[in-house]
Amino acid sequence: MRDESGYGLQRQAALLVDGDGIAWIGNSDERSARDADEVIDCRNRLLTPGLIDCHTHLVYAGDRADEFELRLEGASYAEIAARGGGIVSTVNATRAASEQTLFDETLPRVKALMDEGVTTLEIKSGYGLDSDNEIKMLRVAAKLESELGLRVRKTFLGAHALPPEYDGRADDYIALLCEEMLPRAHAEGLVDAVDVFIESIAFDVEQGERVLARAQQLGLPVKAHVEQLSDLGGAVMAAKRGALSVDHIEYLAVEDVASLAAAGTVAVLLPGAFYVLRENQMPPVAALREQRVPMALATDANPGSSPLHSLLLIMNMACTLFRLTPAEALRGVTINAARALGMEREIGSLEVGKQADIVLWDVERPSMLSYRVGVNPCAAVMQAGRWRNSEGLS
Ligand code: DI6
Ligand code: FE
Repeated sequence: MRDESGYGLQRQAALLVDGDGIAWIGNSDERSARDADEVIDCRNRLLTPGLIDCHTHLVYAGDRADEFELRLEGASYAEIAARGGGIVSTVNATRAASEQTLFDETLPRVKALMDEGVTTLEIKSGYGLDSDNEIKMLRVAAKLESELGLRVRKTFLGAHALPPEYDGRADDYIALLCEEMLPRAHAEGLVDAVDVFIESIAFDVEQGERVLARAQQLGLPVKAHVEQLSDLGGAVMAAKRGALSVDHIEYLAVEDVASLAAAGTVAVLLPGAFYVLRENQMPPVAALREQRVPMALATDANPGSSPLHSLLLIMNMACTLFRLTPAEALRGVTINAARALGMEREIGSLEVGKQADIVLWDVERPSMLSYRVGVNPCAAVMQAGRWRNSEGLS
């Protein structure tokens, strides 16, 4: 068997849950384990922290299957966007949908993630692109949290694309966002962090920086979609501002990795979008690893570039496409994903004092979580000390 130390694996382990937190971890023959009010035999299953999907665009209406077909006929993602398709077509569908319809359409996508042990989810706005519709999306995200009992972080991504009514007036839109849209959403308590899409088909570095600066004035943490289709230098700008994460980064130059390392910014890799768009440019994984930049993984679940709802599949893709090790993949959806959300003190690892978000897996070794495709070995999930489903325990 290969060395398993990279996982921090503990055998014959016992874990004591008190209220919503982890109170003690030790060996199963120790007294604290035997004296608990209730003892559950996990029968040699693997226990991991609850999985964290730290980058999604799950709340939207409609689908983009027609664009999938257009791409198969040779059109590129950027060409489709330039023609008024792409993100803007989902904006039109999302604006037309009621809050209830948006909730109903999003629910099965969230449930698919939860079935695989996801206990914390980040959801971005960015298909509304005006105050009312961005707020509508964020309310749906908040309702998912309260109705499903999983943890949801809400990220304001008003700068995802230029809304059609602002065609040719990107600076005016950014001004509206900074003066009205973001402060309003924030005042309603709907914003945990602020994101921006810096790309030729979206906003330039200077416009992106204006959004992040405004967010920081409001006391909000920031992150950015950068270097996905080209290298504009957004990652360095975001890192200098102390961003929690920079996401995508296929086109990040090796010499710019140092600025992430210096800032403690997490590199969020999104192999689903890389796969769907048939990208060839690989993120600078070796340099990230060498300079100890924490790497997180996420689904980027969205109707255009990543219509997939499986974090286990993303772990496999990260190993197969980006050559991460299975241990890196597991850290990518647990502790490093927690860092990307600024939540590493509460979640992301099985440690005393952290939330009791725990997944029980029917696997013999942790590498099997990344190894197989299309198999869901999740046997049971505990969220904040309460079983979400414990049927699998018997
Ligand atoms: N990059 C992405 O991959 C998603 N957003 C972004 O900024 C795509 C969103 C979409 O195509 O609807
Ligand atoms: Fe994204």
